[in-house]
Amino acid sequence: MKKTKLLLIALTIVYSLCSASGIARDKPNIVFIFIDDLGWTDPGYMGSTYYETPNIDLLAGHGMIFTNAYANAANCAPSRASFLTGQYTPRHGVFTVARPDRGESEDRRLIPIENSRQFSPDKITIAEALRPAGYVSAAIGKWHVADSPQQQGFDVGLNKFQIANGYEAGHFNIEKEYLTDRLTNEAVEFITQNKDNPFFLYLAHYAVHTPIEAKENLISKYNAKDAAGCHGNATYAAMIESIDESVRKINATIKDLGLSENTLLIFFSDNGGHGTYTCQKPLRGGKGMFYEGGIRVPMFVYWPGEVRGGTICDFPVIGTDFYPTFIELAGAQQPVDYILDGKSIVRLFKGKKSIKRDAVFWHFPAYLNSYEGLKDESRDTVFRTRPVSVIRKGDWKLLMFHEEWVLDGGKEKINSNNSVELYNLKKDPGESDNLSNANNKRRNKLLEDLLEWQNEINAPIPTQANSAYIEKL
Ligand SMILES: [Ca+2]
Repeated sequence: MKKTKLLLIALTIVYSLCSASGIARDKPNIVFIFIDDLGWTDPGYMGSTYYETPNIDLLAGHGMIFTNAYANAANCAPSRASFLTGQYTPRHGVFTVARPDRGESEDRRLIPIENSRQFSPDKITIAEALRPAGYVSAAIGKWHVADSPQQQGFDVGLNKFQIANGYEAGHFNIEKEYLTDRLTNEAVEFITQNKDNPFFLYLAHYAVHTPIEAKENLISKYNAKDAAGCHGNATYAAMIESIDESVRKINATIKDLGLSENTLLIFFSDNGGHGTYTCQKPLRGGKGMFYEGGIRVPMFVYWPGEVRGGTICDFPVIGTDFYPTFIELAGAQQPVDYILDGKSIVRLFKGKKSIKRDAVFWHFPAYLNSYEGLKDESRDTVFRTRPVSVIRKGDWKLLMFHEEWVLDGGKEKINSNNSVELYNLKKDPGESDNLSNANNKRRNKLLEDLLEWQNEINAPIPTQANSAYIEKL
């Protein structure tokens, strides 16, 4: 007994000495694995029994799982712009992908707000903020917000258009190489080359975004399996398995280079899963909606020796939190005269239950039409979402729909115009019971906070009625 104790003490001392003299312990490497359109329950550890993700599950189990992690948007570009700039959508103007006026004009009651396809070069990206602290950074994979990662401060940038020979059409190139594998190999090379200095790797896979394409040998395996609930697309499952293999390989590289205890690995998705191929049950909806299934995403943090394994954090975190988190861990300075909308979540990594923040917000002044032939769980059958602003505060969530708010009497008619929905996510994670009128005290408080935030951040609200809609009436 005594011997064991002494051994433990000795080990602790050795460990502390290592820590104190660690080459770069004060500047951990940061590996951010960003999956495209991966749904909240898609990884095995989040509940799927059809998709197989043994390597992801293993790391998640030895790390900290975040059950209330949010993307900053329900689709790709704004989510990425917010992660990279550390800012909510009204500050950078990337509200959606491409056109804000999707669907048929006669179905849209408002003229949406113009969308930026990229954020200004004046924005100080997380890569630019980490550079003065000695970090080498790489953006490998999908970029989707500007001409190139190098123009936004990354040392290395490699999206599929910059990789040779024909990935333009999808996930295979003309030599039948699979894009997920290729990006993983590029990432492994970057890690290996930079093993002796602090690095930031932003590995943004194109999977599991459409087109749904995967390696044949993996597809046949899932074809032989029974569907589990709404998870049952074999090709989609095979895409996820390739992601799992990517995570295994990235982690094996880190481990083989002896960098595990000095490398923070984060697994995250840019928005919810695509309603045609997967679902997020018990959450409502999927990609493109501001119900939970569209914005709540799988997330875990793996950092042996620093983040206690087998832990779960249920405090709400959001994509904009990574920027200040990385700054803190890197010992970098927050850029001068530059607003960050997120908060560092390092306290959560250390096992604290909360950080000082009351609420998180979303703002989407545009339209996304429904997927054809899909009976989804959106508010109406025509659009996945219409212009909306959202606040989550504690267990409560309020959605404010701009069409009804602007055109149907706003606050004055709030009890009858269907302009807001209020949900208690703890009791009703599937957002089936709108408590807007039943709990109007709570509704009014959240609405007040949301309006105040819109005002503070100067969020553009669409106010112009669309004549095509009026003519149709
Ligand atoms: Ca996406």
